[in-house]
Amino acid sequence: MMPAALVDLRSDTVTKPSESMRQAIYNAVVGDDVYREDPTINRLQERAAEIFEREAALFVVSGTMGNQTAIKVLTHHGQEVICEERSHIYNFEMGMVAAFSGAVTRTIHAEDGILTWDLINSHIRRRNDHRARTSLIELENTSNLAGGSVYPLATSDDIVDRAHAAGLPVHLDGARIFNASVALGKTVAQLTRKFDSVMFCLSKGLGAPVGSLLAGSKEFIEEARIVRKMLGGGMRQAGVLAAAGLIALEEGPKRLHLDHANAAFLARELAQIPGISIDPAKVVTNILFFEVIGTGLSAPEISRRLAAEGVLANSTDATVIRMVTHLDVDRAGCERALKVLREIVSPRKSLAS
Ligand code: TLP
Repeated sequence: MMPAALVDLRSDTVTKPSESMRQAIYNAVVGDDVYREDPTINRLQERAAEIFEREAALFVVSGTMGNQTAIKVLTHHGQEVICEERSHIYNFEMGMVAAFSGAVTRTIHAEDGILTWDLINSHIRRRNDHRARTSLIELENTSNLAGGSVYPLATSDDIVDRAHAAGLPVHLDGARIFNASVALGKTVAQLTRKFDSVMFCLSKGLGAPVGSLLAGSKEFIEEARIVRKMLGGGMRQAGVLAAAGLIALEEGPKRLHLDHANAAFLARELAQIPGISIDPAKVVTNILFFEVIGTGLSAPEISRRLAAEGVLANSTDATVIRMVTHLDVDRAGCERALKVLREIVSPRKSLAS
């Protein structure tokens, strides 16, 4: 019997390049990008700047490189960056805010990961003889660890306006800003126009194999180019990557609504499984987290048993599992994941084990 295809719900980073991307990679016209001579990279950067209605954009290796480059440009050693407690820059970027920028992260807990100006304001440290001064605010939209939640536009606009009034820049980790755009029915330019710098990823839901971009003013991007080089991110004939990135940028956003529908479907069905808890109303993009405490099995154990049946989903702690939908998982794949999970957590099965 043919083994069933793998259903990989670990992340939207796992997608494989499409046939058209592979063709574009093959045909890409390239040059040395450190000399700014790669026409395909130049085209990708210009197109990104156009879509985000910014003066300029810069291709970077990864979302992490994009975020950390922006943070380096916008802070000095000994200063403070305010972000939400579950933010990627704080939890998943190898301590680089400290290691590279020499800055301290001040984290704030916000319901669903969505900060407000009131939450931020009381944490701002102004110039002072004792404390590290706040120099940057960072928001994440969609918020990964808070379950793909989306900033209402009025909330993020308000934060940036008031931060600017207080003399503070705001960086957006928009790794999944196109998911937010689809969820809100607003363009990425509308969602991001007030931010000083925006990072977004081609290699998540948009489906490119590699790459992210930073967008901002000409001046910001020129500084970012220098920092990218410090990080070893000055690439040479990387137009092969940009060629796939251009397809991701043009075509990727058009199908994200399917990923959102699949995540909503998974959430509704998961909520019906005894022992599992999730609020389907909170699943508005392509990421969902569910609690498994009531099943009597630990999350790592469930994750291991799922993997043995060809369904991949990571546990994020002892009782929680994350699933992320993307272009390489269709509705049938979601149904298979649910079927396998139901079998694993059914009382008969867990008693027998
Ligand atoms: N997120 C990855 C893991 O690192 C957790 C994932 O599987 O979701 N910002 C956000 C909001 C992200 O979710 C990620 C990646 C990044 C930045 C970093 O992007 P990369 O992996 O390209 O450095």
